Amino acid sequence: MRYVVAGAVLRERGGTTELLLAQRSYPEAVAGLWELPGGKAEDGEDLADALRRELLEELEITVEVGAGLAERVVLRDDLTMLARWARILRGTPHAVEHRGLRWVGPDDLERMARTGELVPADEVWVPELAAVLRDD
Ligand code: DCP
Repeated sequence: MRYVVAGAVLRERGGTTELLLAQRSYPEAVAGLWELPGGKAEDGEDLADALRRELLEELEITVEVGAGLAERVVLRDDLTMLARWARILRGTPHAVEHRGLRWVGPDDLERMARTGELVPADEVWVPELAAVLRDD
């Protein structure tokens, strides 16, 4: 089994918590849609290490990786996706591979899910993400 590990990167802004979303630039089927940034772990690679490596490559940020979100997503027979909470330790996110980046609150996130602006596989995380964004 291979794993895709995505980061639910949070920041505090003016007393509210925001989530980082990244807009895919490829492949065609999902280009323009928004996702939790991340990527595939190498064989045998620790998943927290994989997320740190991917976010450094894709966004030029160093993150601290926390607990996992509850839901796992089967992308294919041999590929499972999971997500971990993360916070930025160093750097400002830059879209190296993505088309764009944005920080969202719970209302933005839920609206984007309703209007089909999220990568379909990531929709499963919206309730947990929105709840944490409201609670924090
Ligand atoms: N994916 C997803 N939601 C995310 C992140 C990834 O549905 N938040 C899916 C899209 C792809 C697979 O996971 O099917 C791999 O994602 P990436 O292409 O971003 O990861 P890599 O760059 O590591 O893989 P590749 O070598 O395929 O480019």
